[in-house]
Amino acid sequence: MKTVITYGTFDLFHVGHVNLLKRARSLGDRLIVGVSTDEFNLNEKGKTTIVPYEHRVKVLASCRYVDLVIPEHSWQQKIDDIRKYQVNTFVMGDDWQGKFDELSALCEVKYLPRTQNISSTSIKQAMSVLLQLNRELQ
Ligand code: C2G
Repeated sequence: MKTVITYGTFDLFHVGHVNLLKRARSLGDRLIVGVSTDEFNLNEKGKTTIVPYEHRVKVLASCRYVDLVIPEHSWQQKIDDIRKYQVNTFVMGDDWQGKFDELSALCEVKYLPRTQNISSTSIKQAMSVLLQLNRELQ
């Protein structure tokens, strides 16, 4: 059993997330996804999400490429997770290139190319423009 793990917020689930999860899953027999809790996002990444944690978990659990969803509470938990789940490969998009190289002492570390021209932030920005236009047309 070859286990792959990745972590993220996965707010406003979009095709960039799907592509990452599909490619990560293809590297093994099961894919574990650590979903950032709302507290972790706020306190450690300084970001708030549109979609609350419980809903983001349900969306990911429904994805065909995801076998197990766990909470991401801290930056440090990756080492314990890799050991607990006997992870073979740790995967992140290459916007994180080099940031987790220390994990290569425990497992393979792979950074995959991000999907261009889409992000949760750009979706949020587009939504706010549409909401503003709508208010102005009222
Ligand atoms: N991603 C991607 N292409 C995009 C957008 C995101 O490949 N267009 C990837 C990111 O590189 C990441 C994953 O999808 O590997 C989840 O992205 P985010 O939800 O933005 O995760 P992030 O906020 O970067 O949190 O401990 C790691 C952090 O929790 C990662």
